[in-house]
Amino acid sequence: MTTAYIALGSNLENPGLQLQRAVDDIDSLPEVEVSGCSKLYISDPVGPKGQPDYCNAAVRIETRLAPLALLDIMQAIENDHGRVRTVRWGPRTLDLDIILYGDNIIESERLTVPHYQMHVRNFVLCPILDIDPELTLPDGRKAATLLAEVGTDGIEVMATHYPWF
Ligand code: ROI
Repeated sequence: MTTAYIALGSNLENPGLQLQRAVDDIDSLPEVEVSGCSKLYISDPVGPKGQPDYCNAAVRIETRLAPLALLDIMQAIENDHGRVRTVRWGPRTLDLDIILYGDNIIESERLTVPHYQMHVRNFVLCPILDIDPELTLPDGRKAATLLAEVGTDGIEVMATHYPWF
């Protein structure tokens, strides 16, 4: 079994509910067990301005799926939620990013793990720290140290315990 972390984001079509449904979808996968879920956050958009605020969260999972098989399944859930890939960094109904996959470092065409911007995104760091306050990256950096460097501007807790609604 491998422990992995998935970051969830949405800023279209009832974002909070999109994330709650996505956690339900992940939890109902036979190949995946959800072993932890973060608080639900609302955050200012990073990237192009003039798009709605985001909801963000994270789950910890235990799985025997290989990284690319896990990616396929996450993308299938995104597509089920009506995700349409248009502009880079544009608004989306659901984003499911594999942030960490055990202590593996993966640099393939389709997948980069750890997520290449996790260390500068408080909307990723805050949720994973809810689940695992001592979390360290494969390079030994502590997630809590990275969050202290990035700060918590532009992000607020919307709901504490899953189910959020
Ligand atoms: N900004 C926030 N706050 N949350 C996200 O999940 C998010 N996702 C993205 C971009 C467009 C970079 N901005 C985001 O993909």
